[in-house]
Amino acid sequence: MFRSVATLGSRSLARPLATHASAAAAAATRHTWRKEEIQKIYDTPLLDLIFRAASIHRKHHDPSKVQLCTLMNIKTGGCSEDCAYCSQSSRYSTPTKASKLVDVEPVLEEARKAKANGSTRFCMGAAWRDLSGRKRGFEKILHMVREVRGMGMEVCTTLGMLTPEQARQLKEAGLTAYNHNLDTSREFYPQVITTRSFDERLQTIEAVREAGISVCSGGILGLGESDSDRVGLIWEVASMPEHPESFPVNALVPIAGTPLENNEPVRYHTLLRTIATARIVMPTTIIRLAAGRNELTDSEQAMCFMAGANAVFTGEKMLTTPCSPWDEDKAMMDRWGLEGMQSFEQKRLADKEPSLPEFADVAQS
Ligand code: SAM
Ligand code: DTB
Ligand code: SF4
Repeated sequence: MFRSVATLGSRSLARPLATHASAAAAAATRHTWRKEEIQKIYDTPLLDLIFRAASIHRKHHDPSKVQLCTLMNIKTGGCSEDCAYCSQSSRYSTPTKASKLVDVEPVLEEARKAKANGSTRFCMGAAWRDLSGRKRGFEKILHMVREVRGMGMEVCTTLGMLTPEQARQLKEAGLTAYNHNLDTSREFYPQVITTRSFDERLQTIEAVREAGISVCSGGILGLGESDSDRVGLIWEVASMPEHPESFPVNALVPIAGTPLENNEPVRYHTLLRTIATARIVMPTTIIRLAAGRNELTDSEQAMCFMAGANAVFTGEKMLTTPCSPWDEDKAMMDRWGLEGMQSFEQKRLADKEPSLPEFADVAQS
């Protein structure tokens, strides 16, 4: 039940029940990390780093649980932004063809299929800079959110920049989480994206937070960044007044026609170091092993789970590239003794859902 007393740094804290982390654990979450401290953790000999991350993971999460999220691209391509990694930017000539916002019913069909396959979160992505001039489209998305939430799933969207009012409407429709990645450090960011500033990304994240929606914000490895940029990204999210509930770690999927198509693939030990460091610095956050996972072997993935990763994208497709399919993931998880998380099993999520009476008792226990 993870209830013994452990020491973290000079502090002592009561171990919570798996993802139902106690108030003591939340209080122990630091927002005052210095970059040098995080760099020192990142530079620890790798197996020591993983051991420390695994120990912290076990204090705050049930290590046998992995959250399964399925993505659906509800508006593909034709995006006006210039993100140098992206197949959906209209600035580059890529194999992705633009299409318009999909209708509600096919989305609900995909969500039902995801649920039937064991996914407890459904994330809808749109290749947009923001929602301005998209009133009807936004209404359609609010409808999708309501319906998917009505299936009992956690529902996430990633639609580009949001105003505080749009965030409020999404929350009212039942949105659980919003994905808006910082992608990399503030210093390296301008080498990757010039059409949207780092501060604009932070503003959207703040609007999401203020609306009471869970924040999913992480980055990409393999953009050409350095170790200190990876540390800078972790520092940036760990310095927020509340750590993101979810931190996706993407490995660049090179897309023909984009400026980064010939980048060197990120080295596996760099991925591990990033996951383990994020786990230590943000103990109650779900760490999401995101794009690039289907390039990893089962054993490589297992080590990522050991280092603190506890969520994946699973299903037929990511946004424009292949995903690791449900049946393969189920077989892999069986082999490693892992199982899917229930929806709202992460206490920080359950706390934000007033309509989940079944969690009220757990929260008080
Ligand atoms: N357009 C919205 C936005 O940028 O906020 C939402 C979708 S966007 C595709 C979501 C995230 O996917 C990006 O921030 C990036 O971190 C990740 N991503 C996109 N293309 C990728 C690629 N080729 N390889 C790895 N990660 C990628
Ligand atoms: C995130 O951090 N990774 C996902 C999700 N959030 C939206 C997207 C990955 C996209 C991978 C490349 C593609 O399929 O186009
Ligand atoms: Fe557009 Fe998002 Fe792709 Fe950037 S990452 S080009 S904002 S779809």
